[in-house]
Amino acid sequence: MGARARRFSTSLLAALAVASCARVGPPAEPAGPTERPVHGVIPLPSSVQLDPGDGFTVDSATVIFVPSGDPEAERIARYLSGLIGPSPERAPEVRVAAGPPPPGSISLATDLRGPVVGEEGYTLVVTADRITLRAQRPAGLFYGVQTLRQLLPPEVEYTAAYPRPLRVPAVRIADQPRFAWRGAMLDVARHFAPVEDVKRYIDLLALHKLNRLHLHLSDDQGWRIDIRSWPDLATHGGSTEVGGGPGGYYTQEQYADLVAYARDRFIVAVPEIDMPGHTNAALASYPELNCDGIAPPLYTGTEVGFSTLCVHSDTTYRFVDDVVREISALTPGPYFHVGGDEVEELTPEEYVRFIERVQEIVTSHGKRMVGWDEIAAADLTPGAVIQLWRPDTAHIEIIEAARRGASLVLSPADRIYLDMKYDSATVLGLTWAGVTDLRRAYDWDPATFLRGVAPSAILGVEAPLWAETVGNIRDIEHMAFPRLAAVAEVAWSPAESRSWSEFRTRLGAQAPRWSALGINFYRSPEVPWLPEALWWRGGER
Ligand code: TNX
Repeated sequence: MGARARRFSTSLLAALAVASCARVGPPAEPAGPTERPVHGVIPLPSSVQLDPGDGFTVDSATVIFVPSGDPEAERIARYLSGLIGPSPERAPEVRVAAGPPPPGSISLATDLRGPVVGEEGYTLVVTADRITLRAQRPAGLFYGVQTLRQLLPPEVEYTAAYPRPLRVPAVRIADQPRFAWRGAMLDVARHFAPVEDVKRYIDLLALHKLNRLHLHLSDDQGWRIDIRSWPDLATHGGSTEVGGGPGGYYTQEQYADLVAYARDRFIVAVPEIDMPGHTNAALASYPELNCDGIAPPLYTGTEVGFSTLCVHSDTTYRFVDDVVREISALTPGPYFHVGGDEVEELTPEEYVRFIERVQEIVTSHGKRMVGWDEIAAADLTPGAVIQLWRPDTAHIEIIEAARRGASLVLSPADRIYLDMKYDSATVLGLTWAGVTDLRRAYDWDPATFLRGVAPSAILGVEAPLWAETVGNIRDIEHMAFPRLAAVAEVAWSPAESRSWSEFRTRLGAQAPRWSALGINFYRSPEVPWLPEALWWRGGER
């Protein structure tokens, strides 16, 4: 690391000024199979300056210091203490007090001023005698903690490891995200995912500074949330899944608990009820939602496009209103996703009229409507969000909708659908959009993806994980990692700092940490995964 390290001698203010113009570039040479990267932080921060001097050592005397009167900073300090401490008795003390932080402390405060680091940004300075994390807002502190976590050795992730000094390299970081929407979607409809598995996924999103969890809560094969005014949706519509398993659903308390768990990690939950298609589970639960008044049987296959709500009936809009109202009341975030994809049973006019009526319902409950890119055909109100998913069709309609004021979230299936196979030998997953290896997921730029759209219309990026072939958390992790780490970097890091060859080396350094966390990641041959032994040798880095 010596050649690339630069001693840092200027003030923090100068560092911030540097951060906004000069970004850390990729190393000149692609790394060999076991070369260690300069650091292993993913997503790459906006500005990193390593100091060749001594770093900080976290040991049993280390205190985490927060100024009094900032309960959010205190909460995040306790979260950091829990990450470091192998058990509650051995976690570093969190000291809340007035005055300057004592030497030997890790200090957290939201007193950073100036525009550089924004709502989610932070500065992190590690010297031999202290670690100083500053942000304007709590979210920035949380992301700074994730960076500090990745600078700590991977032993820190073993919850029962014997306490040992943990070394952090001397470094100055000033960092802020590129895009506001950095998302992941879980399809809990095709195969149900229990609350604990979703929480585990949320924790893994947080580690990568992702901030949206889109939950695909209904589809032909299952309805996954209790709606009190339409109880059979969950009890009947939620009673199976692809392949005929028992399915399941979240009670309203469980859903609220998930939303709160995400919010505590600065992740906004985006609920999706897919309509008017992908609705067989609802149609099977209530005959009156069908135009012929006959409920179809439950469905456990994987076809798409065959179901639709009866768009001419008032009952349908009463149903939509009830569902949107109940879920919106449980969801503090500003979004409600209405699906809107793959409708083959309606005319284009019927479809557009339906989406426009649903848009009114969603706005009447105080939410911004989000929908898959087919909704671009409708007259969208400013503030609506279009989620692009089709690789190359219909982009003209999307571009025009963006020009009229819609925002775009990019989820191109041939780049970042996490349910596409990595290669033809991958056992899980589908191939309809092609096979997407890690480099495909990484090597693209959301700002130049759609010609004719102003960069300001791009709200961000989201990686969906459809679950036709994904049955449990191990499968989820195998399809998501490492590609989700690539998506996190596409969404967070400055375009001009990103390089595939440098990313793959830095990613390789995650292997010991991911192993410690028990992540069932795919050992992609594109990555020089660092053997665990390299981190452990002498306890030194
Ligand atoms: C398309 S993407 C779908 C989903 C499938 C997925 C499988 C989208 C809006 N619709 O219903 O699960 O492909 O990759």
